[in-house]
Amino acid sequence: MSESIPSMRVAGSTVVGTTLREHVLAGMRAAPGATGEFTSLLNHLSLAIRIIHSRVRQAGLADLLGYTGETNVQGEQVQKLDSYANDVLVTVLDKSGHCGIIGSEEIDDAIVSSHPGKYVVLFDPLDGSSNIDTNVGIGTIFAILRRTEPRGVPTVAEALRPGREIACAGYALYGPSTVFVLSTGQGVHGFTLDPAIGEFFLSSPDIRCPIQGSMYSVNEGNFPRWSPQIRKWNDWIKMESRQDGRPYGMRYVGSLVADAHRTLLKGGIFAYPGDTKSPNGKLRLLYEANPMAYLFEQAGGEATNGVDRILDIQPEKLHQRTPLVIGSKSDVGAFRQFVTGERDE
Ligand code: AMP
Ligand code: P6P
Repeated sequence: MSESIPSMRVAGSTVVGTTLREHVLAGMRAAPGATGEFTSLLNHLSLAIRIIHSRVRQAGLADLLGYTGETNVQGEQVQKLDSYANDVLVTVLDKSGHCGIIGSEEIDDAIVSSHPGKYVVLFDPLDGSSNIDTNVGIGTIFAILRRTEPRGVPTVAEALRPGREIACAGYALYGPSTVFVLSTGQGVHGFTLDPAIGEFFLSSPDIRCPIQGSMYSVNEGNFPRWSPQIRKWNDWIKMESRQDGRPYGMRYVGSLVADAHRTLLKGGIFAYPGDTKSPNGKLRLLYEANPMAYLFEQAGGEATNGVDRILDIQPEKLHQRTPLVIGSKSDVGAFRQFVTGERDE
């Protein structure tokens, strides 16, 4: 008598969430002709971020707070964690063999990788460093571009390209939990690290920035240095108007990744405008403004320098600054109308 063939069913358990690794693998399968180099680069980036996470969490105990005594290209005191995060990213990305050019906020010149690959990676290794010693959320911000001449000798010109050419951008926010927010051009997705097992799990699939928010985020201490137009916008957003939800609430952490993450999820506007002291603002185009602009546009938001689209700016220098205004389409649109003089209330 033939034994009955045991029945089978297709696996499809939901016991375990989607990991970053699986999400990236799915992206590779959907990319025609992908060789796996991009996927491997993202996995190396994830490793570097998990290493930085581990050290950030120990910082207070591991005597990593405080200063190294050096100053960086920005003329800022380099904090031990800044320096450590930079070294981790440079080492891991260089060893990956997928980077031709590496650009870091902490390093004066772009680095040519010892094993040149076909990508450019630009990053701020630990943004918000002035908040390190006060336990406020800090983050890593990055942008990845495909090299224009992958077989040629890497040149810094391959890094000085408009943000619209970005292939992937994201950030890690080392907050109450460590989240990793990423876009490769198919929307924006958020992952939360389970520190017990060292895996990122999908926690915010397909993040959309609301068309309008109820919070604004700007350092009002700079008010005396702002242009008359920006001062009018700042006064306007605090005026009572039931019609369009004003006054907005004010939230300002002073750490770009924390302020941007809240604005991405909740909507509203974050602005670091230029002023009489810093006409081009404080934030860096290539590894702060561009990645954030890419993410906000991918999530249905907007990113401008007050007039032009951030992603259309042609970079001239690795560390150049730009005014940055990111957020909900409606809120960024209103800001732009004040700056261009289209409205004054
Ligand atoms: P590769 O041959 O692996 O370097 O990939 C070539 C291009 O395909 C990349 O530059 C991406 O634009 C796209 N791609 C490859 N892998 C992925 C992935 N895992 N997720 C999203 N896009 C990918
Ligand atoms: P301010 C942190 O030092 C940083 O570079 C960004 O993370 C943040 O958005 C900005 O500077 C805050 O600058 O002048 O408001 O302290």
